[in-house]
Amino acid sequence: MSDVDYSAVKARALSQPLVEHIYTADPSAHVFDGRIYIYPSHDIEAGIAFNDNGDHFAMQDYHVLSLDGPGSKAVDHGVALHINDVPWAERQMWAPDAAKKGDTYYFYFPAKNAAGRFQLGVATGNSPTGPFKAEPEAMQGSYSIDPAVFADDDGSYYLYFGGIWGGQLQQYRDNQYAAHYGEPAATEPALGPRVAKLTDDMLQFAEAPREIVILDQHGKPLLAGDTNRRFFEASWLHKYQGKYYFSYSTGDTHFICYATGDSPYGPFTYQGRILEPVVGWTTHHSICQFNGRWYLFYHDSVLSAGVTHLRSVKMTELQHDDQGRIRTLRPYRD
Ligand code: FUB
Repeated sequence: MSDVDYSAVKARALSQPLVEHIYTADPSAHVFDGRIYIYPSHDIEAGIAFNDNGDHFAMQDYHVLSLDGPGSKAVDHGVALHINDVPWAERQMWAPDAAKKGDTYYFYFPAKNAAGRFQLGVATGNSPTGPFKAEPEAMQGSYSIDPAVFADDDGSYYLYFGGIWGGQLQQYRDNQYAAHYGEPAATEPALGPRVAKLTDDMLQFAEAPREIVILDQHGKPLLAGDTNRRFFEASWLHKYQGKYYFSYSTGDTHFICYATGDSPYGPFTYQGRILEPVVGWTTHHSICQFNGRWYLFYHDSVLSAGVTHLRSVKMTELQHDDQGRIRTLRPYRD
């Protein structure tokens, strides 16, 4: 039995859940036509015991949230996609994202297939809130979890993805799966997230996914044993004053960190932390500009009194200083 006083933690929290009638997590936020849309996971209690594979994250559908702006009430637009309507997907609808191209909205999501392997799917619709119609097959050559789309200024779209442990990234090298692959030794370079440009129709990779390298301040790849800084999951890419900011979760050390570079493919150089640990095991975020200000979307498990797979999406302002460094946020005041 926990002796944490969650009402006191709630009182100290930097921000409150955007919705409380359902549990939501992994918020991917975008501004489409002047309104904020959030594409989260929809957490449920499936009665599966906690394990390092994340089997207790047994989500079955997605809802889209939207709001007029910071401080306004978030609207839940209901079920946008259900696993029963995705022919290739069997279980575990994890962190999604979305993009707009022309008049079409593209919704990207991971799920496990019949063989128990994560792949990425696409579904399309003519409204930012869905419903979305899934493609019958997963994206060719896709694997692992946490797709995040970045639209560059030149009209190119890039899909970032990957996550270790339950996200299965450690079982891939050069885009090939092998059951015997695992995490590198602590003194070897850490596994990197993957990125691929999307085809013009947004439904497939236009190229073989590339592994992103995150460097330390000396230009050396971060090592697998550097668990306070190495990539674990939750890729996100934003562009600020012409630089590419790649941000991510360190997983078992529970930080949201960022690294910067000059190309959407990296390499990126580690810069620091965006968010200190939240209540709950996972941490996952997105970053989005609205009316000239920047916002961090994140989640925690305060509303569920610490149940790690019952999370709530939150939003707070993010500051870049005059050097372009992101000020670290602490989710709870002392
Ligand atoms: O929501 C399920 C998984 O938990 C996500 O895919 C990860 O990023 C972590 O937040």
